Amino acid sequence: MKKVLCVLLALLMTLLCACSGNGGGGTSKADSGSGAAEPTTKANETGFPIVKDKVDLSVAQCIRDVDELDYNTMAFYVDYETKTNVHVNWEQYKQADWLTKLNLMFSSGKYTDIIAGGSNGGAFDTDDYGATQHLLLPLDDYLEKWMPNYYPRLAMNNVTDSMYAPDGKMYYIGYFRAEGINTSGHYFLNTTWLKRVGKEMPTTVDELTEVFRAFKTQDPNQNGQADEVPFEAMFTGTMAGLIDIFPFWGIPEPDGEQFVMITDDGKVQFTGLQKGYREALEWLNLLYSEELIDRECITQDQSVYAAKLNTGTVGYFPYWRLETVGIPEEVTDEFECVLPVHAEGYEAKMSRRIELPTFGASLSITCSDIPVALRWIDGQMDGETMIGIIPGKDGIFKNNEGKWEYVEGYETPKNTTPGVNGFYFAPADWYFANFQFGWNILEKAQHCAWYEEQGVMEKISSQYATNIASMSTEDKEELTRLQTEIVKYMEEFITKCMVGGVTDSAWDTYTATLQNLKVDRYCELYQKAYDSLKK
Ligand SMILES: [Ca+2]
Repeated sequence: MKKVLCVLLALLMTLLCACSGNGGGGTSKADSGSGAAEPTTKANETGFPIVKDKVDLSVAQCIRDVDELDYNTMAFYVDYETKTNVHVNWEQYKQADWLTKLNLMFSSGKYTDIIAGGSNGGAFDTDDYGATQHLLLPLDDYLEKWMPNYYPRLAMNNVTDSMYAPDGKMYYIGYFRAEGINTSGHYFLNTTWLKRVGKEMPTTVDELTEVFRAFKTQDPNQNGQADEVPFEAMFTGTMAGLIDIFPFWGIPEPDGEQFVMITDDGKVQFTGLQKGYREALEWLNLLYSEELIDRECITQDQSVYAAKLNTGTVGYFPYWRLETVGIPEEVTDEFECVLPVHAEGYEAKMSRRIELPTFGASLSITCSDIPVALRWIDGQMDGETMIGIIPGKDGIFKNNEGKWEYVEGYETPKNTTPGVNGFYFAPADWYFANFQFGWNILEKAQHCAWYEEQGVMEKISSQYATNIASMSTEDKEELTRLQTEIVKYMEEFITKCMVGGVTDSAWDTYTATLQNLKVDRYCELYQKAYDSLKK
């Protein structure tokens, strides 16, 4: 598989734009750029130091529970103070205490200038503290002038789709390390076995079934035992789940068991009522009956699933990627990433996953000097400083292609750098142009680029409705109530069909039950959320 790397990498670079979402709201929002008054500041407009005479900033900083860091003596920030002339009074909190401490701070009425999270640990409800309580500063009017490193990256890969609060303003600076991903699961087929049983690469469900039957009966692992498991899976999750078979019928079942999809013309629909869903369930029953699928797939967890992949008895499985997920090389060498097959009369369509920024930092409404605070953050986001912040500045070098790369085997000295707690914002277009990814990341990215190029990805990700759009508290509560019942019923029904098959009367009961569980209302709530993005 590695031999195709170069070709696919070139392809990847041209497809990265296409990998990001096609639907959704775009980047322009109401009220931005309305030209707020120029803030009073001591900041120089460009260059270092940021200020002529030393000033103080206060920063509430979340760090991961596993990290032992002291920001007051950390080499990175000691150096950065010299460079910027900005002294920071740190209030550093472990992730476990973060939300409590933040609540205390907000209720005390005395706020630090900056609230910084890094990675995923520091996220809090910026919609509420910003748009509702007005304790965070809307940043829209200041970013272009005072964050020259960060601001241009906001125009890449639709990253701002998820960054606006319900009032159309932006209350935080993102944290983001994209990896060029557009879907969770890929399909891996044992092509060594395929050759041994004398079959061509399957493109339809029927051909795949015949391959499974051959795997089951022709001892392709050549140990004289009928120990082959043609299809290995878990129950849920598109990374390695049974749910990965629905795309064969053009039904892009998403992560997280929401059972909704968005059609190419922007309609939220329930996946379980799509044409082809019943046929997919019948196929699962066929696999189960002939033991072409591991019957334990209904209950086994990821560790059991992964352990089975290691045994050299598996013919086909869905997974995040093939390399560096713990599968031994002698096993992975037998496999290739393959396209989803399609059922007769259908086109394969997979669920699109969007990479989204998370919370990086906010400025409080009482921030003492907005330009100084923003420049202080932005100064940590130029390519060299930002990429160097994970391993430390001595842990990176510029390679022959002019990209930053990690020094292999480099061990970061203690308390020299904030690591993943630092500021980082790297959309795919920026990241792939400036950083040399390791093989594991590149493998996944090239599978994604290939699927995109082959047209097997859905157009509009359901995440626009389920993750990106904001919802009122009332709608959110109603949706959660409906979802709990629907998901429970769907899991039971899929299992029942897989084990016992699908009769006409069972199918009628199913569609009637879904109406009772208000799937229409459920989709309507997501539709409302999705439509709000277009306003
Ligand atoms: Ca065997």
